[in-house]
Amino acid sequence: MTDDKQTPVTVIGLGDMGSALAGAFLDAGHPTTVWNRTASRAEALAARGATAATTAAEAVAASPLIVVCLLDQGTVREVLGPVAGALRGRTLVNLTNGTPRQAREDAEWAAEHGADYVDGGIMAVPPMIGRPEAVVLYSGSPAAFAAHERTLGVLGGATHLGADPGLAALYDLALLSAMYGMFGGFLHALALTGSEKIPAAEFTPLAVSWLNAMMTSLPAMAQAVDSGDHSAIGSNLGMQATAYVNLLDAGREQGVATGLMEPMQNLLHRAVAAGHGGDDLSRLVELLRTNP
Ligand code: FVH
Repeated sequence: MTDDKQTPVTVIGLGDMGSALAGAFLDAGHPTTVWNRTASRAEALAARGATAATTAAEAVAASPLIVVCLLDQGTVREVLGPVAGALRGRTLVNLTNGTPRQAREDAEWAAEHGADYVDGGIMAVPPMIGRPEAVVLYSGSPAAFAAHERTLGVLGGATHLGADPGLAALYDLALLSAMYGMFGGFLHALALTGSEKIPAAEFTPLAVSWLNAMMTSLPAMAQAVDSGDHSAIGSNLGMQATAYVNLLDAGREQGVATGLMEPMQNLLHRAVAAGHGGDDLSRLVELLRTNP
């Protein structure tokens, strides 16, 4: 079926995210069928006009476009395995978090059952769904994506990364890695300042402006990684490895666990020991790629 504002959509999985996805399809006027293991989670959506299927098979049969958002990939197979035959001729869009390998295996599995497969990574939290700030990354069948691009666009900005179904998961997990690195550092910072009874709300504006300033160095760092030229401009690894010791010592002195921060120290010291003390932080990517 070509794309159309009224393309019927089935959403399987009505957790926090699946419910938000189904709500966005309903708000955009799509006939929406929903199914969830715990049936009561469909009630609010049914009150808004969704059709609550009583079985996963019924849900799959209801629409040409099947959007799945379950806890993990094991759950996806558990739910879809028994109804695989019903997927033939339909497009399966899997927005469940998973690895590139899992996405590629799911695409093969879907093809074996005659379904087009598009994998997706949701770069948003549930309240953002349907709003312009939500981004959903897709990869897999270009034809299936093109056919349903406008429908999928109601969830948020839709970006197709390529025909390789593993790409969306790769980008998704890379972006989450960057996010958790930032959150981990911030939580450590709050524990450190909190050890001196400094209110988190008092410290946080400084953290926000510092992190925003540091964010501006990412494109240059990316360029260094791509070019292999890691020449430092003012903040070499030798200096950073020395200063980093204070960061860990202060944690221990203030009674703050240093476990979140120690891996970076190990990397810094490995880089210096390997003779890269004069280089920029970007050099560490090479060490990460050759994890001993
Ligand atoms: N919520 C978020 O902020 C993030 C944003 C980015 C994308 N993630 C991923 O989205 C997937 C679903 O996440 P969620 O937030 O909807 O998760 P829950 O609210 O915990 O809902 C889980 C759903 O999975 C169903 N489920 C779990 N186990 C089974 C099973 N064995 N058989 C059938 N269904 C199962 C669960 O059903 P129920 O417990 O209500 O019966 C929910 O529908 C996830 O990959 C995130 O990483 C969300």
